[in-house]
Amino acid sequence: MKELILALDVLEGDRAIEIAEKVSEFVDRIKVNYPLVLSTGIGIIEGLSKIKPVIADFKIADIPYTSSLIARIAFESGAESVIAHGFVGSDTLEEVLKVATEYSGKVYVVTELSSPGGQDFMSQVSLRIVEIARKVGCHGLIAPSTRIDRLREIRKAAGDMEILCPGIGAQGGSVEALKYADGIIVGRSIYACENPRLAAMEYRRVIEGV
Ligand code: NUP
Repeated sequence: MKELILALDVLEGDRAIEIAEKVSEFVDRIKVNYPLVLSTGIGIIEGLSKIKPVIADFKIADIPYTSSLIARIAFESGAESVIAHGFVGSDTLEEVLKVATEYSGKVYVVTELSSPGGQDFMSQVSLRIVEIARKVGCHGLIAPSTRIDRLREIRKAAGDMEILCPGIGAQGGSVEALKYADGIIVGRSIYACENPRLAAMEYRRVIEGV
């Protein structure tokens, strides 16, 4: 079954928990990012992880040692997976994966950003990033729903790695991405709706129809 992942980029802890509870019936996992964690503190991961497994989207992109510290904080705080950048190279991914393995956690690697700027540099190296992530043994990839042609190429190179796609809705990407992806990451098109529960239910329906 394909997954629906909520990108919970709100800034208030209470609101985050409230939305997570409202949509929990329809989403598989919750992705947190810097805006929420920097506003409310790292403890929000533990709170949300009582509702659904949490992906810590810290886009880890540092030297191996610093990256391993970031990954450890995420997993100690209750995350079930982390997102790292792939352009930093295999040594960093190896260290992050080592930490993840201690916690039976997963590492997802960003291939090319879903925003237009993802084409300035990243799309030129994203297939190489896939190769490195695969060789290191990372669990999955983050790839753009906004550029289906690129997503198709990434899918071909990814083998049996899991692919999660952001960019649906607010960034112009569509659920067509599910043709190549194992899951979609949806933020504003759920949490910024008047009725997030209804919006999540609609996405769930689409997923089940695919
Ligand atoms: O390539 C990426 N694009 C992207 O939007 C990689 C990401 N991790 N994201 C994240 O997905 C982004 O930081 C945000 O948290 C979420 C998309 O949110 P929205 O555009 O659906 O509101």
